[in-house]
Amino acid sequence: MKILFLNGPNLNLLGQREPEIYGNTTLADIEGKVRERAAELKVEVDFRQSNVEGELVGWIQQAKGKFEAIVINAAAYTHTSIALRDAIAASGVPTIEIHLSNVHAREKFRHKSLIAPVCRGQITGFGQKSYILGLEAAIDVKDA
Ligand code: CA2
Repeated sequence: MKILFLNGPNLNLLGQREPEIYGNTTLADIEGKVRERAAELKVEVDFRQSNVEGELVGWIQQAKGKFEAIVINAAAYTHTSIALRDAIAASGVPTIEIHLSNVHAREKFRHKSLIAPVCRGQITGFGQKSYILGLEAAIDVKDA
C-alpha cells in the first residue's frame, strides 16, 4: 500500500517560527516519524510539501492509480481553496484531512474547512501525532 502525504503553504517553516503554536519540530522531523511508523505498519509513504496551490492540485490529480490514500495538511488552503476541494473530489482517492493545531479552537476563519466535505475525516489538534493518526486512518479507510 502507498500513501501520499501532502503539506501546504508555510509548513516548510515549522520549527523555525511560531513555536508557541506549532512547536519546535520541523517538517523533516515529522516526515521521519511518519516513515518510522509506516515501516512498522509495512506501508510505503511519499511525503511532499508545496507553497503553490496548483502544484498540490497536480499531485492530487496524479495520485489516482498510484496511491491508495492521501493524507493532507492543506494549511491555509484548507480554508480558501475550492481548487483543492474539487481535485480531491475528482481524484476518487480516499483522503484524510489533518492539522497540527486544533483549528476549531483558533480564529473563526480557521473553523471552516472547504476540503472537509470531500475528505473521509478530519484529525486536528494533536501536534505531530496528527500525522501518525492520519497514517493509521489512511490504512483503516483502505481496509473499510
Ligand atoms: O494546524 C495546522 O496544521 C494548520 O494547517 C497550519 C496552517 C494554518 O493556516 C491552518 O489554519 C492550520 C499554517 C501552517 C504554517 O505553519 C507555520 C509554521 C511556522 C511558522 C509560520 C507558519
